[in-house]
Amino acid sequence: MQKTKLSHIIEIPIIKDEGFLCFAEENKHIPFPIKRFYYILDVDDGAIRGKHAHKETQQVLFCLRGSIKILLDNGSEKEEVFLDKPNQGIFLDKMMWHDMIDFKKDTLLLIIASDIYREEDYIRDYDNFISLIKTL
Ligand code: T46
Repeated sequence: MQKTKLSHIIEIPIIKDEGFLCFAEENKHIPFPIKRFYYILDVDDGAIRGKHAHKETQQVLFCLRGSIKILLDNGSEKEEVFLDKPNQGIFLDKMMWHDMIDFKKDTLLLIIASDIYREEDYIRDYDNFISLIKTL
């Protein structure tokens, strides 16, 4: 585990034989029981995704191909994290505002989540995020 200012990078095993194989297990490499995965690819040039925080959901985001920048914001500090290795994922804790920028044409993201999709878990308004952070 490699600490960053606001989070940490989770490094999962990578096995090389005639290719590369990476794996992760819940509660071991991924620090929560896994309820869902989703992936993001073929993102338009210049697009900014994310722009939200989660009330409860925790996630680990892997950049399997290409590269990406994640902008993290905990309400008082900000950090930019660059990802370009398929065996390194950034932990996205609950109540961490995150934006994803600088997608390459071939960028492929895999996100592992601690919960099923529930729109009620999203905070998509930044001012609302800041107000909620102040109540914690
Ligand atoms: C996150 C970042 C890293 C679903 O119906 N089910 C799902 O599991 C997901 C993830 C999304 N959706 C729907 C909700 C929206 O209508 O797909 C549409 C696009 O979602 P959104 O605009 O939230 O996508 P991103 O790329 O901004 O954010 C996604 C995740 O939604 C979010 O939880 O943390 O990736």
